[in-house]
Amino acid sequence: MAFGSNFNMNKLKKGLSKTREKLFGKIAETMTGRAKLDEDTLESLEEILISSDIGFDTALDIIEQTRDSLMAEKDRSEEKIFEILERRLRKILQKYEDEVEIKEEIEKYKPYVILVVGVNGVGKTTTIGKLAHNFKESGLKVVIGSADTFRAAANEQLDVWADRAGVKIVTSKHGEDPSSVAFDTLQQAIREKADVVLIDTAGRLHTKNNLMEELSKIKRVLKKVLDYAPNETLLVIDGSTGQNGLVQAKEFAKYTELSGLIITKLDGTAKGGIVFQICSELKIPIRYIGVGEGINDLQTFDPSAFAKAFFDRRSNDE
Ligand SMILES: Nc1nc2c(ncn2[C@@H]2O[C@H](COP(=O)(O)OP(=O)(O)O)[C@@H](O)[C@H]2O)c(=O)[nH]1
Ligand SMILES: [Mg+2]
Repeated sequence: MAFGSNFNMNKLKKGLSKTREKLFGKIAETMTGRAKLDEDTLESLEEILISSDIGFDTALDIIEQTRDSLMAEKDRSEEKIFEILERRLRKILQKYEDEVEIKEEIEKYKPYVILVVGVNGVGKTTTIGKLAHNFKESGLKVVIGSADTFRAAANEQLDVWADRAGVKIVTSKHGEDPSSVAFDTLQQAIREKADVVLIDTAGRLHTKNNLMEELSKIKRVLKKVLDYAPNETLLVIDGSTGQNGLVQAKEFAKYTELSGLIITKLDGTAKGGIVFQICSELKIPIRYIGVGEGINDLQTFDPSAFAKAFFDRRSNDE
């Protein structure tokens, strides 16, 4: 397993099974009884892709490219089509692939500071718990800070995750200034010579402006302690909300600089195609994906593996 990463193909395939079933169910229906791939079939495929969450432009684009590729192909079987679709979709994900060498970066900074943002309920706190676990498993010392002081129970929830992951936490009081918690967290991380700092934030304030101002303030305070901090600002998006998640992500990207995305809840949804749309529209690397509620269910995002799992119709255990 690569440093700091967590990846399991079977789990990924299982997580994407609803998305796959929906897509392939429809595709199979279209293809059945057709001896060869003609223009009608391509048009039906185009409709299916448009109705999935891949996105309108991407769907049109992909069919265009598939048509071109097929022109040059003798083999126009269903298998071949899937191969071409997979290749095209993989390219979209690879275009914005993350270039961060996380191991080297952490070595260089120590503590490497990650701020986690996103609207309420998308999975920030849970994701921080899982991330802490992954880093800890790689032998790193992690400190997490609970800067969601807006919700009374947020602190306890993060505390439970810190306990599960076996890492230190700097807790807060309800209503406390989030940036002061962020400040204390960095101080503690420095004192303890931690490798990685993860900071949880609130996702709901009275207005969008309040939320964005608060995030800027947290960033300013972090910089006061460590002029390079935060190394990363990761936006968490709930993949099961499809288009809604995309809209939220665009709003965040307008107001705060993001270094990467985490897409959660890809298990149990048929809207997994949204990953391609988020990637092509936001042009920000996807760093991790959530495929379950457990501590082991945050995977490092791998474009090739994702495209492969997306199109793999074999059972999960093969
Ligand atoms: N199925 C599933 N549930 C998740 C995932 N990530 C988070 N959740 C659930 O989403 C809910 C909200 O998560 P939470 O971390 O409290 O969201 P926050 O408000 O952004 O901090 C919880 O019930 C989590 O268990 C995931 O990858 N898969
Ligand atoms: Mg939370």
